[in-house]
Amino acid sequence: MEYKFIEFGLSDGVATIKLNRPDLLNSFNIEMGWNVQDALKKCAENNDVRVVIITGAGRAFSAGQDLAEAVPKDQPLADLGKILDENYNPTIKLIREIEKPVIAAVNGVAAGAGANLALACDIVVASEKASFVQAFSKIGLIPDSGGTYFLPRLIGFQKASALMMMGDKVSAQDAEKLGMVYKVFDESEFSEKVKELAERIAKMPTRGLVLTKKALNLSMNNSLDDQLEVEKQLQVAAGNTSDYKEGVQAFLEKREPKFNGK
Ligand code: T3D
Repeated sequence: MEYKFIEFGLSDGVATIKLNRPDLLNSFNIEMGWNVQDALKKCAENNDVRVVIITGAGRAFSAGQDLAEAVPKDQPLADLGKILDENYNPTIKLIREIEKPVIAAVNGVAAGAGANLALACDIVVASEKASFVQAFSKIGLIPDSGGTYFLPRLIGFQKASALMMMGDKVSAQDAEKLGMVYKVFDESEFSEKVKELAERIAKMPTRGLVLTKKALNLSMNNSLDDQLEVEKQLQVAAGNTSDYKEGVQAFLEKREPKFNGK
């Protein structure tokens, strides 16, 4: 697929998906949604990809749904169920299911589905200039793209409820304090810090990270008994990777490990 609304790159095991409609704050039209899904699928299939970054071009991460597409002038309203079925729901599922760590590098404002797409990623880092807005309530919608699933689990039911009803803008600094964001980087060094983080992850035992992701996915709804069983099964799988052997050997030989991701 030729990408009209994203930039896609791969270097040293790091794949980057850059949302690219900067004049409209990288708001999602259906084609951008298809571009993102296609790029995620390509990352899933490519063994050279050890980590994926999702970020935005220009001053925004993403302002969510392109409202001009959802409510076209002098035309019937778009079918919102279809938009969720074709765009946001598959994208969120791909992010959670892809067997690679996914970093949201939130470079600027993340609103509506844009905010919730970021929160669905494995690691969320933000520029000091970034902000998060559950913008849905301002236009009479409900939070989608997994927002009602992830946000209460990240920051607690009450805070999530208030942010979703009020639609307040949360600064990157407050998002970090609330637990929505792993780290906030200075604007001037944001790209460099994101690159460092991704390159570090790309050299880690990818299979182990992916099994950790699976365990965390399942922990969202499991009982402790079920989760202990999941941990046992996934630990056995992790113990069968060549990276586990390399990690232990390197430790015993007091040298840096060289992981191949398998
Ligand atoms: O509806 C469905 O299909 C169901 C799915 C829903 C999922 C959703 O994501 S619903 C929520 C949609 N998003 C929003 O409601 C956010 C709307 N945008 C904003 O509230 C603000 O733009 C921001 C808080 C994100 C940023 O504010 P600010 O002041 O920094 O920028 P701005 O001036 O408002 O926006 C700059 C331009 O981007 C402007 O265009 P212009 O005047 O320069 O030609 C603005 O209209 C455009 N823009 C921003 N967000 C969207 C958008 N155009 C279309 N859709 C947008 N979401």
